[in-house]
Amino acid sequence: SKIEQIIQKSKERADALSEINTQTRCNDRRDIFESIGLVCKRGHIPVIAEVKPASPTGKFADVNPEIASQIACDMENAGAVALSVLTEPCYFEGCIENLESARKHTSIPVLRKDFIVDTSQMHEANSDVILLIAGVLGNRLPEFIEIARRRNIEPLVEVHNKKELAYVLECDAILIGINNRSFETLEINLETAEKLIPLVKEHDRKYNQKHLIIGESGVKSTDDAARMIKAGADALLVGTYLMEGDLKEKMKKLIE
Ligand code: IGP
Repeated sequence: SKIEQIIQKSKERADALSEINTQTRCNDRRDIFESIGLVCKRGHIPVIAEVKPASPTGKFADVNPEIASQIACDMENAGAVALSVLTEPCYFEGCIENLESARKHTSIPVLRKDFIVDTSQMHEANSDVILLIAGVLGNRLPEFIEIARRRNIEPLVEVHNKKELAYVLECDAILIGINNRSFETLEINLETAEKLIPLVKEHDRKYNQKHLIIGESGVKSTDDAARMIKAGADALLVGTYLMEGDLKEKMKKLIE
């Protein structure tokens, strides 16, 4: 399947990484929780805006580090709570340099969006948040969460179904991303978040915990955003919709 090909490529990338990594430990970490809190206080919907040059389902823009920083600045100015920057090169046309450039020219938290399959990849870039995909990492997830935490990078753990969610709730992630796009069919179904979010809320009530839920993928209108918030999402992750057309106007539609 497509996802298996993407993961295979990611493994090859990881194998090509040198053993010695810079391991830059950053002391200017940007706090995504604080950022979400601020946007909520202003009465806006927290939107994590994604710099996404392409995906297996389409091509959106030619992006190099300079263009990435321009898009990122526009997203910040339009009210994004944080940025997500693709660093996967083979299917999403991303790169580490795009992430670093976007982060350098903005002041909101930056999420590294990639298919992390190897611990060496955790040291490649300096981001404030890193995506860890439960379905990709399986029982190695706790190890990757631990490495992220040690580097002072907040893990965002992505799930697609009930089984992955049940496992993630046992791990010590605070940010849970619910991806509305199926890895099997690549189809969007907003019901995924509507079905899974109540399970997180139930768990949190029972164990007196507080996860933050990010509704991921497929948000293309004010109505979709409202639907995700109504379902209980604390923030939304939006790429395609923002990459296609008037960014400022579209952000406005989503956050207000
Ligand atoms: C954004 P969309 O439908 O707004 O472009 O989706 C984001 O959720 C999506 O890019 C994404 C993704 C991922 C990409 C979610 N999880 C994992 C690559 C890897």
